[in-house]
Amino acid sequence: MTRSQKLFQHAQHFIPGGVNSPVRAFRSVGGTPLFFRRGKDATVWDADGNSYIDYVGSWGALIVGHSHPDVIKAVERAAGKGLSFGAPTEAEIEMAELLCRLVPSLEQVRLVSSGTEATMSAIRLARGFTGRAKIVKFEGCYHGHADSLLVKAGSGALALGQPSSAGVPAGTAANTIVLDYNNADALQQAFERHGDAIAAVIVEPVAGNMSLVAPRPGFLESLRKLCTGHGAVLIFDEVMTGFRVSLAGAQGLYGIKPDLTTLGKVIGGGLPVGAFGGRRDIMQKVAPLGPVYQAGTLSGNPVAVAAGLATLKLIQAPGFYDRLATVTRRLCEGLSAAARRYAVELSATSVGGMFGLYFRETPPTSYAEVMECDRDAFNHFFHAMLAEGVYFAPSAFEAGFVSAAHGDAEIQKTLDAAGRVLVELKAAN
Ligand code: KE4
Repeated sequence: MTRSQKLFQHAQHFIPGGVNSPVRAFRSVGGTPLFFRRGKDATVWDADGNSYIDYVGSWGALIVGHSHPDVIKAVERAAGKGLSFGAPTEAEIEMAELLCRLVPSLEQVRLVSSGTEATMSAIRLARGFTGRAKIVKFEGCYHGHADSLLVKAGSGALALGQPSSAGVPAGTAANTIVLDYNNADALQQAFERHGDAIAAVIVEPVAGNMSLVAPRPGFLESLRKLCTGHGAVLIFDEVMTGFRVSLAGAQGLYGIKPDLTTLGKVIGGGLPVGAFGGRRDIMQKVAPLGPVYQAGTLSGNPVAVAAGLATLKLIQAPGFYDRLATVTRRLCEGLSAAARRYAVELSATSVGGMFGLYFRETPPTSYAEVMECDRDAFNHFFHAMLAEGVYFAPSAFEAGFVSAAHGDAEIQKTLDAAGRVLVELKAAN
């Protein structure tokens, strides 16, 4: 037995499914989840000492790579002064001011400790601001595990085949309207039918939880226009795309200004930080100023904020996103070329530093097309690449992430391994 297998066996006695988040359990791809022991730059080591090029990066948070010295130093400095106060600290103002400067639509922002807290709070705020109850989300999009958002959700819920969770009361789910991602007509009809009852539309401006699905031209624009026309709050869930697809997130990349934005992952640099923010008139409704209650013991935690600030400083380096996008594109073009060379139905595409791998002829543009992907082929590819020392997300329904620490050597090693694996995959079919 490997050490990961032993640890997994032990973990399952005390932790449901042996993991603290379902997607880590490898239930979608099969086999035993890897237990990691160390990470440095673009590499992680498992409990058996095996090393892997890491394309998960803590689900996108580690955009500057594992254990970046600047981030570690900032964390050590902050921790030495105290781990938490439950009272305001100066660093929280610096973080809030920086987020408002970098994210076009942010006039005010509140820090929380996870992406789920951010989206849950943004939904409650939109309902409090409009006095309306209904929300619109899109099938295959995942916005964390708050009740009203666990309806036809993506990510781990999709991977486990439970897009709508048990425990969510029918009355709650009834207020969540689920539409097809990239289908502007369906949105138009939903507003014609429920327009004055819709508090908010929440969307991943680039979907990353049914693997990567980019917005069709005009889709985000139609969301903006319909929300404005019907007095609904447009929420861009940029927990994944924020500081991932550009320095100004997807809203900067596509030039659309949402009313509220949720953030996470990168802004914590690997430590627990989330945020929600946007129009000042909406944010004024948040306690203690307004009637919408929201709170958190560790919100704005000084050690987590220090990791986030150090990360946000590094990503402002000139050319950071050009290089990240170039390296990510090189990975995708190399994989697509290998698929053509070996006549395997594999396609890949990227937006900034995030990418999607699909076992289908062309990248999907909708949830239905994602469902056409060959999951068995993905699972075979996943495990074969793991054996080659390359760690992709353990699910066909997750995007992949490149960090600033990934360079030509990592990409070439990945493409060489993919060539060997695709030859073997073709032979096996
Ligand atoms: P957290 O509560 O997991 O910090 O964030 C929830 C969330 C919200 N919005 C978007 C767009 C997200 O992608 C996420 C979380 N992403 C998943 C990965 N697809 C987290 C991994 C996991 O669930 O373990």
